This record gives sequence, structure tokens and C-alpha cells, in this order.
Amino acid sequence: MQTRRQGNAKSRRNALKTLRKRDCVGLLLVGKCETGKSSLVNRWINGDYKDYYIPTVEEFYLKSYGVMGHSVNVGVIDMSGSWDFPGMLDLYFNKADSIIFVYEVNNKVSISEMFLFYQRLVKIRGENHEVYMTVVGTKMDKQQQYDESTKNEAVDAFIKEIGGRAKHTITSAKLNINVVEAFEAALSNVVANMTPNEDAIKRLDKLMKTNEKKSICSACSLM
Ligand SMILES: Nc1nc2c(ncn2[C@@H]2O[C@H](COP(=O)(O)OP(=O)(O)O)[C@@H](O)[C@H]2O)c(=O)[nH]1
Ligand SMILES: [Mg+2]
Repeated sequence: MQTRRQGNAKSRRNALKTLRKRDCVGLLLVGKCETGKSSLVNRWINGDYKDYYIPTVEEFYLKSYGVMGHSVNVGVIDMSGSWDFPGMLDLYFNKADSIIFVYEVNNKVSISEMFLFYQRLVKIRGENHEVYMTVVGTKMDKQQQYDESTKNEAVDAFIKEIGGRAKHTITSAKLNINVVEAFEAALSNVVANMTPNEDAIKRLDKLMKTNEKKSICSACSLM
């Protein structure tokens, strides 16, 4: 598996390019500032966690990842969570294949912000958008013992609002609980419905032909 973090102008260009290819998944994380989006990404991509807060402007990552027997290139876009640059947010909403709505467990404001992000998505892509959506609660370690039954009603209302089928994962980036599960949930349906792009099919075809030739040649050399 490969991971790269890239400098900003170039990385934005590359991240946008990956969003257009069909063997790539454009994954966008949205949610209120300080809910733990960057920590989730950092834990998943680098296996790392920092106990202090560094505000994000926007970060892009590329990761080759195996999910459900497919190897996909995941372009991850980690937004700041502020509404200072709505144009950028709209651009990413427009391109994303999968969106993770992030809230902090027991933080009501972060839950209501998810509604605002969803309204923006609908404004940009319409009611019948085909974006795959999942919901992730963060910082479950802050509750002494996280009890599934304390899952918030407001979160259930949000899941209902976005169609009722979104997978919901409660995580802790700090203790590395359910982080992989949260990203795999965000990728699984996109990958399941992915049609290989024409270029990929041609490349595979060419590769197979080259390999056929090679095996004929090596068979000849044995004679
Ligand atoms: N206790 C706890 N704190 C966390 C967790 N994830 C993030 N934080 C802290 O929450 C703050 C904001 O995290 P960050 O990932 O930067 O939030 P973002 O603004 O949504 O990207 C930082 O101080 C993190 O250390 C977690 O799983 N548990
Ligand atoms: Mg951040």
C-alpha cells in the first residue's frame, strides 16, 4: 500500500484528477472544526495521532487501498470545517464519490452542523445526487465507557434526513478504535458499484497480450 501527502497546488490538481477517474474514489470529510476529521485521516493514513489541535485549511492525500478484493486509489480531501471558502466546498461536493459526515460524540453543535453540510450538498448536486454517504462519530474515548444505547437521537434524525441507510460508525482516533471500519464503510459501496474505466480495461488487455507474448517466447527458448 502506498501513501503520499503532497504540496498544495499540485496536490489539489492531482486530487481533482483522481476524482474523475473511475478506478479512483474521491472521499470528502466534512464536519464542524475540531470534531476530529484530520485526526481520523491521520490515523488511517499515517497510523499516527496528535493530542493537540492544528487548524486545517485543506489537505489532500492519495492512498492506494485494497477493499473488497479491489485495489482502488483513494483521493482524500480533508476540509477545515469553516464556511470561509464556500466555493471550494461546493467544488469538492460536486466531485466527491463518497462523503463522510463527521460529528463529535455528545457535541450537539457538531451534529447540527452536519445538517448544514447536507443542505449544501443538496443545493449543489440536487435531491437525486448519487453520492455515497456515511456518518462518523468521533472521540468515543472521552466517554468513560461508550454505551451504544447512548447514540444520540439527533444523529438518528440526521441519518433519516439523508435517506436512512447511511452506515454510522463511532470511533476514537486517539485509541485507534473503528477508524479502519469507518473508512471501509465509506469506500465499500462505491467500490461495489464501480465500473472499471475504459483506459484501465485497455491497459489490462495490453498487459495480458505482452504477458502472452513473453510466455510464448520463454516456451520457445526452452525448445
Ligand atoms: N480525546 C480525543 N481527542 C481527539 C480525538 N480525535 C481528535 N481529538 C482532538 O480534537 C482536536 C481537534 O482534532 P482535529 O482532528 O484537528 O479536528 P478537525 O478540525 O475536525 O480536523 C485535537 O486537539 C485532537 O487531538 C479522539 O479520538 N479522542
Ligand atoms: Mg482538520
